[in-house]
Amino acid sequence: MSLGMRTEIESFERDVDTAEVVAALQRDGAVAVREQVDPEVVDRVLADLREPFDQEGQRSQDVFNGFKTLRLNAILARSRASAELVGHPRVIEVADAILLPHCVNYRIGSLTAIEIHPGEEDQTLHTDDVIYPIRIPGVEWQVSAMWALTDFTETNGGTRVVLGSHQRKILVPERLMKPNPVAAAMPRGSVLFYLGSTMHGGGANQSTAPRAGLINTYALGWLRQEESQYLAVPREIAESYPEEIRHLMGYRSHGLLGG
Ligand SMILES: O=C(O)CCC(=O)C(=O)O
Ligand SMILES: [Fe+2]
Repeated sequence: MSLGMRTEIESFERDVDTAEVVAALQRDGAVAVREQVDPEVVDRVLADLREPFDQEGQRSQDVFNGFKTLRLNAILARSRASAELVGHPRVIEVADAILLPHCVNYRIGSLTAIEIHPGEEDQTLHTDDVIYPIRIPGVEWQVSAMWALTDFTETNGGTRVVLGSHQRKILVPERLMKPNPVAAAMPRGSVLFYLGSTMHGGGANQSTAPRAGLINTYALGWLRQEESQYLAVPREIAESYPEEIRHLMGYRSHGLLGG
């Protein structure tokens, strides 16, 4: 079987059945749903994040995150509108299908807004599940939903994905692979799903405008959260969200664990 079988990320229209989205995600390791929310929703999220992006977005700059890229965490503390993306029914249905075979309930792993500015270079390809130092073939620790807050294009930093790279039977060191990533090109309001085991990375921004996205990960409920939502979001703000968002934040036990 050849690994990089498709030359484009499969993308669906907003009213597609989730079963089709999940099938493509499991087959290719990544899939997009175009214009899943109206532009107005992502505009509200981006408006909430504008000031913190400009004031604090440079703090996490480093070799991996880039030096022309702004990043923010603690998203639910900064943007109420973001909850519409974090708890979007499509995302929940996809996460249910990928994660519930391996846990009773799942939680946010991390929420990160990423604005790649012109002149940024390709991010190193990686898998997000490296934070969990073991892999079991057939089990995904987490799934990611990358919301396009601006249009994503092949030249403005649209997330690059190595199709078919998930759940490799033999773990080939990255330096021995010749990964052939494809960039997600999708209008704002679209969502790109990829698995925790899918190799990917942000892209170089060769355009003249920033590319902004909100990348939300969901992880098995018995794993430690990558970004502690208890510490990231003040308790009174957490309490003001609907129950399903609080559950996703981790205000819910997993059987006997975490009560
Ligand atoms: O910005 C992107 O498109 C992807 C970023 C990413 O994969 C990461 O930082 O883990
Ligand atoms: Fe990543």
